[in-house]
Parts: sequence; C-alpha cells; structure tokens
Amino acid sequence: MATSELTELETAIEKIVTIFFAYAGKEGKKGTLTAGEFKELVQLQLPSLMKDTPSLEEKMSELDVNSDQELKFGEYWQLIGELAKAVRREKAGKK
Ligand SMILES: [Ca+2]
Repeated sequence: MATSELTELETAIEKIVTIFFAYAGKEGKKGTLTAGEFKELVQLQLPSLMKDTPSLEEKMSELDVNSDQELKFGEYWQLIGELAKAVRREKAGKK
C-alpha cells in the first residue's frame, strides 16, 4: 500500500494504527500498550487533546475493559473515538 495512493482519511486511519504499534512495541507484548507505553503515547502524541485528563492511571483503567493492565487495539480505539467526539463537539460549538 503506497502512501501516495491513499486519501487524507485513509492516511489518517493508517497513522492511528501505525502509532499504536510504534508505542505498543516498546515493552512487554508487541501488540498491547502497557501503562508506560500508554503514558508515553499520550504525552507525545495527544498532548493537546488530553491536556484536561486529570489522571492517566484512571483513564487507563477506564479503557482497560478486561483489566489485564494492558490496552489492546480495541481499547485504544475506544479512546480515539472519545477524542474524535470531543473534537466534533468543539467544532460544532464554534459555529
Ligand atoms: Ca507493549
């Protein structure tokens, strides 16, 4: 899949996936985010959208629906969905 053939939306989706694996692969299991990986991902990739999140530990346990102390892709995707909704609300409010 050559990047030049992808649309903006396709590129955005691919980035969401690529970034998950880039951080998930740093420690522990390759396909899940540990608390440390999650923290790093949020700090480096989501500093603006998650600046109002008081506790990353709490956020992590909220997202970790099966409570295995790791975030699977689906659990990360839940967070992306929440952030997308927040962005939508913000845009709708500005009009
Ligand atoms: Ca991992």
